[in-house]
Amino acid sequence: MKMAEHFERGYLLFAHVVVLITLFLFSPGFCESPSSARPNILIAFADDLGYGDLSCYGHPTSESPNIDKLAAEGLLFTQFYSANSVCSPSRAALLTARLPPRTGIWPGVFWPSSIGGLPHNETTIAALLKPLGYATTIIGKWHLGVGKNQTYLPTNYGFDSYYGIPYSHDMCPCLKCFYPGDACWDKCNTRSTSCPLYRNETIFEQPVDLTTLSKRYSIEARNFIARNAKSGTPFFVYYSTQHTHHPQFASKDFRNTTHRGTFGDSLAELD
Ligand SMILES: *[C@@H]1O[C@H](CO)[C@@H](O)[C@H](O)[C@H]1NC(C)=O
Ligand SMILES: *[C@@H]1O[C@H](CO)[C@@H](O)[C@H](O)[C@H]1NC(C)=O
Ligand SMILES: *[C@@H]1O[C@H](CO)[C@@H](O)[C@H](O)[C@H]1NC(C)=O
Ligand SMILES: CC(=O)N[C@H]1CO[C@H](CO)[C@@H](O)[C@@H]1O
Repeated sequence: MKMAEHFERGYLLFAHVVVLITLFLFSPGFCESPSSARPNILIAFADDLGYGDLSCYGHPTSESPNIDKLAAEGLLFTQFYSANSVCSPSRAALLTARLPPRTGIWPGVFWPSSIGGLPHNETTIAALLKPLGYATTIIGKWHLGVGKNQTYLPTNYGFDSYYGIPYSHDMCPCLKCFYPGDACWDKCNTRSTSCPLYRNETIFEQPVDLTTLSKRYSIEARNFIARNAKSGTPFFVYYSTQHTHHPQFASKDFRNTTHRGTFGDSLAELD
């Protein structure tokens, strides 16, 4: 894709259970006028992925050639601290730069039945970039609340648009998780409602077909990037994939294709 030309540096950061891949995509003209520079920013965030799971950090049988390529062409960090080890607090901290006890998103995570969310007085990266002319989007897992009237969804925090499931997929019954004949995770949470897929503040698919979701997230992100690159609009993409969160699974193209079982398949699809 033409976007590759805009990749100047890739930064890989890791933590015990999350991996952040931050790519600063500099728009043409960046070098000439650094004071007015508005670099494109993409944060990829993956759950349940230890740094030791990636071959660029030495895993002997993982297959993630694209992530490895980013690492080889960019900066590979060997030290990183996450503000928390579970989803909601770590995500609140990532977006606001505030420690979990300060945002109040701590110590647990939101559930489909939760009524709260990230306090509206917190400022996210998207809200800071918006007034600078950025197009902003989140694709994937939000996990900072929904609210009875959708008041805690990302579009209330500086994101122009949202496409994704607002919490973890193990919080919904796995009605359509896996393929016929595959083992289904035996503790899918049947107390909860089935996973909703939101566009902005509206549910447009429920239950979500998880087996095709990763591909749809990726198409959504590519379209957003291509659209803004074409119009010369600086952009911020928060790409928050549901891979490699427990229970792991992969779409048909990646299922049973790696040497690491279901986790490896899931990682290959993320890659
Ligand atoms: C938002 O309000 C709460 C409650 O008053 C407060 O504890 C928190 O520090 C505020 N956050 C910011 C960023 O000011
Ligand atoms: C949504 O609910 C919150 C909390 O109950 C309330 O403060 C807010 O005004 C509501 N927003 C709309 C648009 O109804
Ligand atoms: C979501 O919001 C974005 C930005 O406002 C808008 O372009 C898009 O059409 C919206 N999508 C839907 C389905 O409303
Ligand atoms: C033939 C085979 O190896 N099938 C496996 C494919 O992967 C699923 C899990 O994703 C296993 O349950 C199958 O046994």
